[in-house]
Amino acid sequence: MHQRSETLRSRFQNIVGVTGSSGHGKTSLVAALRRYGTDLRVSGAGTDRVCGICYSYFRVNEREIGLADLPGRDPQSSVTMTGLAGADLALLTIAADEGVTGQTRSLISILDLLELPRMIVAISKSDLVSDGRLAELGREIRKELHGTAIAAGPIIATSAKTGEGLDRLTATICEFGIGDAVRDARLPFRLSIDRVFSLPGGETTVTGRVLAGELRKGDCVTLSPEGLEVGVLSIHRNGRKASSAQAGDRCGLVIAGTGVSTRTVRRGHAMMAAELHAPSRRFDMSFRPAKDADPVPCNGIPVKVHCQAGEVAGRLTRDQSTHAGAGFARLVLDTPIAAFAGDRILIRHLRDSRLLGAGRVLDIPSARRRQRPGERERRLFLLSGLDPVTALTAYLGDTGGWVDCHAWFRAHGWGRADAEQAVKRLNLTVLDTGRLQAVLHPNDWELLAGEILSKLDRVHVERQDLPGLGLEKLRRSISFRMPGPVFNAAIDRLERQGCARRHGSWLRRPWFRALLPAETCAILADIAPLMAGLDGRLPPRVRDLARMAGMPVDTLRRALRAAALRGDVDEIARDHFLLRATVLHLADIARALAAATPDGFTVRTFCDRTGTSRKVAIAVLEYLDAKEVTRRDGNLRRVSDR
Ligand SMILES: Nc1nc2c(ncn2[C@@H]2O[C@H](COP(=O)(O)OP(=O)(O)OP(=O)(O)O)[C@@H](O)[C@H]2O)c(=O)[nH]1
Ligand SMILES: [Mg+2]
Repeated sequence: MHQRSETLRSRFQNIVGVTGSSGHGKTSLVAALRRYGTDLRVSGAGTDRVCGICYSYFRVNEREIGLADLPGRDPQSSVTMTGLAGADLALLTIAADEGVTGQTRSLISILDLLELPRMIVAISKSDLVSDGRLAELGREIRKELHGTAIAAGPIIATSAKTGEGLDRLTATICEFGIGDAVRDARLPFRLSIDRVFSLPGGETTVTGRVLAGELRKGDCVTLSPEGLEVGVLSIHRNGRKASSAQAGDRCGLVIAGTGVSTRTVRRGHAMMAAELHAPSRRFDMSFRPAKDADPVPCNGIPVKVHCQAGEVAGRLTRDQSTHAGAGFARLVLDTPIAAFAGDRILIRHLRDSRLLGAGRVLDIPSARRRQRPGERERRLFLLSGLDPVTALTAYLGDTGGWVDCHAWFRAHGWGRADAEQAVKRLNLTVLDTGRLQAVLHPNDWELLAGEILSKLDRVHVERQDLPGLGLEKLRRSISFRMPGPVFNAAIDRLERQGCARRHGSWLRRPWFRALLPAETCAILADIAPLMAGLDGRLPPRVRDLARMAGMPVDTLRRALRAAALRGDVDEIARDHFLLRATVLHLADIARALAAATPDGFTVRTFCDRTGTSRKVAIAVLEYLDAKEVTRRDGNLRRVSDR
C-alpha cells in the first residue's frame, strides 16, 4: 500500500469551504465562480452532496479546485464542521447589504479556532451598495477579525450578478496551495469518510477526502475504528471513473467486504492502510479556549468532539499548567476514533453545544503506560512544535526514557517501514519485544546496561551462594523504568552481547558459578557417576536416582535444584535432571538430524540416534523446543528460527 508517486503535486485539489450567513449569496457565488472566466472549465459531472454540502469542481490554471457550498442555516452544526474539516481554505461570504450578522460572528469564532491556514472574506452582492458603504464594511470586517488567527485574510468585494471581483477571487484561491489537512502523498493511505450510501445495485459507496497516500482500484484497506477489511471495487473522482486517488483528492469509492454495509460504515469513520489501524479513545491535544467563552474547568467536563467528519461524545480535562504559552488537554472519548496527530478537533459542551475551544491532536497516549510527572508535558510541548523525527530525538535526549517507535510514528500517519528507517538514521538502540519496538538513545542504553551489569557484579561478590539476581527484582530496582517485555528484550540484548546469562528467573554474569553448600557438593559428587548415565543411557528421574544412590528423595531433589540454578544441570521435565553437558550434546544431535533432514525429523529418529526411550526423547525434545533450539511442526521437528 505504501507507494510513492512523484506526479501528484500539480494535480492536488484545493478544497474551498464556502461559508457565511444564511442568504448571503454562497450558492450564487459558487455558481458564478464556476461560470466565470475563459480559463474556468467545469470538469466531470461537477457536484456531489454530503448532508447538505454541495461540492463542485473546476479546473483553472492547471489547478483543480473544489468548492464546498456549506448550508448557512446553522453555522454551529456538525455539517459546517464536516465541510470545514475537509477544506484547505475557507471563503467567508458577507452580504454587502446586510453586513456582519450574529451567524457571521459565530463562524468567525469557529474559523479562528480551527486555524485554517488560509481564509478569504468575500463581500457578496457588492452591486447592491455604494463604494463608500463597501469601504466602510471592509473596515467593520477587519475590526471583527482583529485579534483572531485569521485577521490577515484578504477581503474581496464581489458580485455574482455583475461579475465584479471574481477574477481577483479566483486568482487568490489559486495562489493558495494545498492546506495542512492533507499530508504527504508518500505516507500510507488514509481517507476520512463523510458520506455513506448504497447504489441501486446495493453496493456500499462512501465519499471522502484522501488525507494521505494513494489508493488504487482493487486495493484492500482497513475500515477504522471497526477494523473491517474492505476491498475497493471502483474509484470516482470528479464524477468520473478513475484508477487511483491521491492525497488531496475528494473521491467516491464503491467498497465491499465481510460485514460492510451502510449500517456498519458511518460518517466520521476512516479508511486506511492496515498498518495505521489503531483507533483510540484517548488523545492528548493542544487546546485554545474559544474567544469570550467561560474558562474551561480543569476537571473532566462532558464534551462533544468534532474531528474530521465525525462527532463523538467524551470528556475533556484541561491541563492546569501551560508550557511556554501552549495549553494542553486530555480527551477521553466514549467510543474510539481513528484520529492522527495534526487532526483538528473542535470542542463543544455536551449539554448546550456551546463552543469551548479547539486544538489539534498531538499524541495518542497508551492506556497501559504511565508517565512520570512532567514527562507528558515535555512530550506534548515538543510534539506541538517539531516534526515527529526531531521531536523523538529531543524527547529521548530530554527524558532519557524509551518510546514505542511504531506507535510514535503511527500517530503521525507513518508506516512501519518509514518508522524503522527513521530510527536507523537516528542511530537509536532498538529493543524489539515482538509486539513493540522500544527505542532509546544509545547513551541511555549504555547507562542501562552499565547499571544492570554493575548490580550483577556487586551481588556476585556479596552473595556468592546466590545464582545471581532475580530478574523481576532487578527490573523493579533499576532506575530505567520498563515494563516486563521491554526489560526482557534488554536482557536478550545483553545475552547476545555475551555480558549476562539468564537462568530460569535469575540473571548472572556468564562466568559466574554460585558456591554450593558443602553437603550439596558432597551429594552431587556421590551421584556424579549416575548422572553421567549408565551404559550410554540417560540418568533416570530423581526418585530412581535416589533409590540407586541410597539417599532421601527430598535431599537429592534439593541438591539437584541448587545445581540447576548454577547451570550445572537442567531440569528437562519435572524431577528429571540431566547434566548441562548432556543437554548440549543432545542439542547438537538434534541440530545434526535437522540439518540432515530439511523437512524435519521425527521422535523415532531421535530415539534411534540417542538410544533413549520414546518418553524420555519426547521430554528432551520438548525441553529443546522451550529453549528454542528446535521447533515442533506437527510430528516433525526443525531447527528453531529464533
Ligand atoms: N443583487 C445580487 N443578488 C445576489 C447576489 N448573490 C446572490 N444574490 C441573491 O441573494 C439571494 C440568496 O442567494 P444564495 O446564493 O441562495 O445565498 P446562500 O448563501 O447560498 O443561501 P443559503 O444557502 O440559504 O444560506 C438570492 O435571491 C440571490 O439571487 C449578488 O451578487 N447580487
Ligand atoms: Mg446556498
